[in-house]
Amino acid sequence: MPSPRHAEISGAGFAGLTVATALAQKGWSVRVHERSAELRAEGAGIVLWGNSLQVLDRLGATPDLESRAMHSPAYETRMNNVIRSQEKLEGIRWISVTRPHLYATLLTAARESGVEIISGSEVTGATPEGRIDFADGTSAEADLVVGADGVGSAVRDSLGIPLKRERSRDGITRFLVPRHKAELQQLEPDTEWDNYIDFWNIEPRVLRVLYVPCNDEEVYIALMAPVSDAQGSKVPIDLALWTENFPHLTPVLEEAAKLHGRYYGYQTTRVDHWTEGRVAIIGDAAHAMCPALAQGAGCSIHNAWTLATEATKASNDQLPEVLREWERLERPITDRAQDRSQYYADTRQMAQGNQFAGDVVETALYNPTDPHRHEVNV
Ligand code: FAD
Ligand code: 5PR
Repeated sequence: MPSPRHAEISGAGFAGLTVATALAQKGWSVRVHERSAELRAEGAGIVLWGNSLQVLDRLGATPDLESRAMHSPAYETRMNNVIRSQEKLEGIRWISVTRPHLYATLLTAARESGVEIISGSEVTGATPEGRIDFADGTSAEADLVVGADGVGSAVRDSLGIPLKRERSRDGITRFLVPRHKAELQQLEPDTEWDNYIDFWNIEPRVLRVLYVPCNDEEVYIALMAPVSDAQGSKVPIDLALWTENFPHLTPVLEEAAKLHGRYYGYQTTRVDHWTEGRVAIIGDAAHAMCPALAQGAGCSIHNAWTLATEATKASNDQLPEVLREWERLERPITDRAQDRSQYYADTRQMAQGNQFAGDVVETALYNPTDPHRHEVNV
């Protein structure tokens, strides 16, 4: 038996854990380095669409994930609390989950597949030949090195890959809070409080609350305000401001006010290339995007899967060439998702409702596990 090929991965986020699990399941020996001392997901809720769910199916993670997830009856959009649309999204697979739950699910899948995860291990860089360097001065050699170390990627920066960062005018503070469904129902009995509801106010002031139930007990709420609005972007939140603008959400806003929270300005980063010799970068390291289409983690997970699949098919000598071909085929759909998400963030067009149709759902419908996905339909 030849010894298995070896991969070293920087970062145990959603991208790193996915590529690690996929490679291990395909016979590689895999080691993941996570800078943080603890393995856990920060943040609140997350929406996953077909593209990432197909991958999670293949990793065997879906039953665990869906045991604590929400399938909302509709994706609802409101303006000044008047319903603009209730999209059923027929034929599109999507769920909402908490980030800690998605993380725990991926961590279990990685461990069960034999991935070695080292926490408190900081990566400082990598070389195209397949060396990975650590903050403690040591280094290791691998057949494949993956930079899945987020928007501030040390692997990407050590390779000198050029990067462009664009900031949008809005940003968001996210919370995971108890649902208080009965109290919400009392305030507004006609509302379907199991729906995903995007509450927009543009006039007289730009403020928005995204309400995303993640399971029976928890709801993810995201409070959006322009970067220039000091009161709207303040943490902890200014409860009086938010309840005055969204009185029907008072019970969940009161919960959010008890937490500290962190305001994130929307940003898009574009890199010149995703691979360099035996190194590939994936996830936010390669393509951080605005959250409007809820595809940042989705694209991270689907690109992690296709990278593992293509790298496994390649002979060791061909690997750098195969990685370049992977980028050539897989990158365009992610570029388009980035463009569309940035467009929505910049124009606030989601507030009009009925946005999930046509080209916009291309990523949600993409199947990265279909071997024929790049064949041209005639
Ligand atoms: P990260 O999650 O950043 O993970 C990187 C990991 O690498 C971290 O654990 C970090 O500690 C570690 N690391 C960093 N540097 C080093 C180093 N030098 N050495 C070792 N380890 C290191 N996406 C969706 O699909 N749906 C949504 O609904 C959604 N909502 C969002 C809402 C907001 C407000 C934002 C900002 C983003 C949202 N996203 C969403 C995007 C999603 O969160 C990211 O795209 C996704 O988490 C990226 O995963 P990643 O693994 O690439 O990076
Ligand atoms: N969708 C989701 C989301 O978390 C955000 C947005 C859209 C699921 C904000 O974080 O448009 O900002 C958005």
